[in-house]
Amino acid sequence: MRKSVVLITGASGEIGHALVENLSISGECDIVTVDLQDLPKDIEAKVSRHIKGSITDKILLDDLASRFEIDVIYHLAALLSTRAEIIPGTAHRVNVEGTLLLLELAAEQSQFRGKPVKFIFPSSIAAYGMPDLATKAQFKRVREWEWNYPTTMYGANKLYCERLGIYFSNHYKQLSEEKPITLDFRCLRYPGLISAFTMPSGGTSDYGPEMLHAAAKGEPYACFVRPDTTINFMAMPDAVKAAINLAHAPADSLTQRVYNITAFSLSAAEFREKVLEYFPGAEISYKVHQNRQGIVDTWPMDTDDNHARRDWGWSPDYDLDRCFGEYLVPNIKQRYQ
Ligand code: AKB
Repeated sequence: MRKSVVLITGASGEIGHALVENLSISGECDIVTVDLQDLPKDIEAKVSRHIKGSITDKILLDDLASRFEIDVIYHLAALLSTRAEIIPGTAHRVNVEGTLLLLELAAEQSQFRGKPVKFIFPSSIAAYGMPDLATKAQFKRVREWEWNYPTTMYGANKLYCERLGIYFSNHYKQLSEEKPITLDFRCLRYPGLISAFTMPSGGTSDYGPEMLHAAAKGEPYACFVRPDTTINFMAMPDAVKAAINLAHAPADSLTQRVYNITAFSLSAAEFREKVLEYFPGAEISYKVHQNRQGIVDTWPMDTDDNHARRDWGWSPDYDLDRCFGEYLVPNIKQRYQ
């Protein structure tokens, strides 16, 4: 008998780390993880098995499929927006081809078991592409189907993988006589995420968390975007809660496969003010990196998450004040004490 498990790819990354913590507390499932890196020490004991390797390795994935029955896949492994611009070919191989291999694995397991494998996929505000600042200012809260014109490799990868997930769920083997049991793809479009426990790397929304962590460490920080730059953000516990809640939502309550979720939207200047409220001595200046600025300028100010609220009861626990006052600042202070 193969063991029934939840599979998490990219488990050593920011979301993965917090997701393993959270799922292991509920104890509802055995967790198997895959990552290029070892698991961080503090979560090692919380998983049944960690496999160190790449999601682009088909032999590794086949071996995994032969050992485990996978109920849910949280596919978090990805190269983020800044890193993907530096090595776009690799980004495509990991973000798209790796996702395709996992979707194929989930499709096969769904058919073999006669039960849909749930495939939880984090997409991003990077799937949007506002053509200029005037349009960004005019359309402040974008809906899922609007402005889907990403200008980055990462954003294009995410948007395409959303379509692939929908294909595998709704249209896979559409020419065959019998409709197969297909996987159940569910996707969240996240804003910039902020964790008190891990530092982001390779993203372009990283200026927010970097500002805060630098202030807590007593280090100066030069923010790489203009003060007026506005996008939405979310505390990591809300990001994890959303992924788990979407995975648990009854299939018949879902009217779409891709959902925006948001918590609060603010400018880099407002982010800086908030950090200064708690770390009054922090040295935060601006040194704009024109190319990274160009990327953030294409991301919307905020996203409309009404469908997630209506279909599966999404609501963030942390608005801006609670996020800083109750989650980020107390935990970060303790971390760097
Ligand atoms: C990035 O900056 O690439 C990510 C994202 C917005 O998806 N944090």
